[in-house]
Amino acid sequence: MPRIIFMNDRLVPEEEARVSVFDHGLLYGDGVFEGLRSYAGRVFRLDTHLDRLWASARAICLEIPLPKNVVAKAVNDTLAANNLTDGYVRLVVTRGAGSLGLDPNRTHNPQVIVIADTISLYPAEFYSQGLKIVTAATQRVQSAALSPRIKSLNYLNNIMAKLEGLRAGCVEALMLNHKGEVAECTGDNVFVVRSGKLLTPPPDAGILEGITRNAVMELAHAAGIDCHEATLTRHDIYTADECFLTGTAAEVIPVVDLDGRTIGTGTPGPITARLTADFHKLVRQ
Ligand code: PXG
Repeated sequence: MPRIIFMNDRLVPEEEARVSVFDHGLLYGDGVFEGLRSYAGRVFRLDTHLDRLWASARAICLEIPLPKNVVAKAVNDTLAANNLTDGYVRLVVTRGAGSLGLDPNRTHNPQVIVIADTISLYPAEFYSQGLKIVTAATQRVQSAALSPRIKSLNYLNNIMAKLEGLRAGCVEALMLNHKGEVAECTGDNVFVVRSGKLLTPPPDAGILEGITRNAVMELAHAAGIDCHEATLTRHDIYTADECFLTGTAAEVIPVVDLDGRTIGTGTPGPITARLTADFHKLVRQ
């Protein structure tokens, strides 16, 4: 069945959803995006995702040509048009078509695209047994070069690290920043549990401030689990009692091995299990 795509001002069949070869989103990765999820017909934290999209756009001096409420409606309309109640939504805003030079001032018509699809989930045993991951040699790009807080269409830094993970037989890879501190994984944030307390790197470690991350921090707080942002090194993961990742696609997923070193007992821990259960409740509330 062809999917129905929202393009700028209307819903079109996927064959008609086309962007120009001169679009700077294609030529330079010049644009921003979001990945959202709907559960039982409701988009999880839609407003927060839109706020992050607008912040990313602002950071690259890209004016989104539609108001937030129109984009919010487009997300819901696209899900409905594809008969999806539990789905994944990709929201993309490109710089628009321009000349072959870099100059963003010589582009026009930024494209606002909403794609809704079924979500391809990790197999259940990844959750029951936990992931084995490796540290990528590819460093997270420095904030002074390009802020990782911007969810831009230029994801090559993450893709290079993802390739390293895949070559090592892992679906995720840990990325360190230029100082050797833990930043995040290629598409997920990282948490560790030490002595009953939750720790996660701060935004200035070179991370995307994940919406799932923030939700899990709130859930920890509500559950009386102490949670702090802290600078972490691999030492903190190797010696942690538990480790897990958070992201829109993965939700909360345990990590039991980093670089061939067993973390904690080598099985998903109780705090990870508690926060996973609480997160499942939250998204269906
Ligand atoms: N860090 C990075 C670098 C991300 O891209 C997250 C953390 C988690 O953020 P949220 O807001 O989702 O909790 C992301 C987002 C994929 C995929 O196909 C995942 C993301 C982006 C693009 C694709 O798994 N993750």
